[in-house]
Amino acid sequence: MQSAQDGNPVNDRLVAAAVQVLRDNDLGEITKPSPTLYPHQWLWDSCFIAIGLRHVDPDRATREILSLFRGQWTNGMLPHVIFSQSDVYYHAGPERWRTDLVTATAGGAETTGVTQPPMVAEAVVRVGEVLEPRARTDFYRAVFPGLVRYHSWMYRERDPWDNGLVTLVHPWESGMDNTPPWMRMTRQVTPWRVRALQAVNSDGVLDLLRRDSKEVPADERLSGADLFTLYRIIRELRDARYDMRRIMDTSVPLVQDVAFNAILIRANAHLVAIAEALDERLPAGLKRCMGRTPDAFRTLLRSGDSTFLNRDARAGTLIPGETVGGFLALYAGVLRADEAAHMAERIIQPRWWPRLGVASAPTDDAEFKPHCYWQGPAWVNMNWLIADGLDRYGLSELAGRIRRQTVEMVAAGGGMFEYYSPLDGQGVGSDHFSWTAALVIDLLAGSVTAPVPPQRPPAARVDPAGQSRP
Ligand code: 2M8
Repeated sequence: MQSAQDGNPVNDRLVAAAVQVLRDNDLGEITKPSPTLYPHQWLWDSCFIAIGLRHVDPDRATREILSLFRGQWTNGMLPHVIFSQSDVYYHAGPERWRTDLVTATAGGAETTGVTQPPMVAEAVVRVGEVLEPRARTDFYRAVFPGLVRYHSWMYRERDPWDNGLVTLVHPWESGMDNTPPWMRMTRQVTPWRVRALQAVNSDGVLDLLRRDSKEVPADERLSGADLFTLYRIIRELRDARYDMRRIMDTSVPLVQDVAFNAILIRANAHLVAIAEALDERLPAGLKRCMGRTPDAFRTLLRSGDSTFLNRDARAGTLIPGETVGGFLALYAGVLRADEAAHMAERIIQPRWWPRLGVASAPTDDAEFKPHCYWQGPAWVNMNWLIADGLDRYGLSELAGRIRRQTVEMVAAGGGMFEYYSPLDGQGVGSDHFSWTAALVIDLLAGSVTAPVPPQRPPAARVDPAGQSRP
């Protein structure tokens, strides 16, 4: 690996530590998110990892992305996990998903049956920025067909109402597994056996049946009851053969997730840019679908303020409970300038930024837990996305503040942790976490990208129909 050091001894030590984490978690063509808790390849983790790796080893960064396509399903889906070490235990391993009964994958890899936020096009463009023009074209050419198939799958399979928003079928698809609104949705389908144990205060016994909570303290993971509910949803998805038409007839919660769709909007713009760079055409049907997502996204806006929420796609109603995901409207570039400024004011309120920001759930949410991964802690990837979005609106002072604070948080936390308590900065979750390391490298390298202006002026006001069924 090359050096990404900048001459400042404190930063140089941080970069050296970050590079070491990526080296230690390197399995050859892929990087696992952390040494033992996450021993395989995760979709959006590899994207953030590649964004950092590009500064130290561009060729390895391209391979991190290319390796994702060996898990691509025949229908185009990029799966959320590619099981990469057959002999290593993971609590939701291939036997839970049995996707081999449903599909083959491009490279014969075993995978889960759901996806994750579509950060791939972003990672492709960021890695492309550091490549020589010819290598960039070759890289773009190698990923373009797979990207088109992935984006087409999202609309064909996961937009059953054909309104431009992608619907998720498992909290793991959101990447923000246990944010309060997602937990509200999943608890609607808690299995009766688990409810029975809860009724007599005995659900603690479920912890004896799990291993993930042995890796990090139990209060940094989901409760046993919640985890078994997620397993139940996997079982329903498996029985429905991961086919959206059948899934709609099950009790699986269906959610139009705000962060996922924000990332999709940006990813679509990147896909257009990649096609233009290659002088290729995108399928007309895909372009039509992509064109509708920005307006559809604004139907996730709660009337009366600048808060974007997830929608219960079956009920057609917004799900109460704010998350950091709502701020990714900045990253998507779908706001008016006044809305963006208002959002920036909200980010620095103490409920989102108690001592450190940006909390994944506000401190006044009844479910807020400063140490439990998406129920409160600050995450480096979210801060990275929000800072990028603020830059799009010229809100660079706050963007810079978020970036500096994020690097300081990691430096003070004493390791590359998975996430950090927004109350006191304590590093929590897994140590030696790859995307924290990779994005610290990227933040310290400074942006090689000029801020991207917002896509186009959005509609002047919110369509009140946004509250109704799509
Ligand atoms: C967490 O999710 C996995 C399931 O996918 C888990 O809790 O076991 C999330 O933070 C997710 O966003 C992340 O991609 C994954 C691996 O880092 O861990």
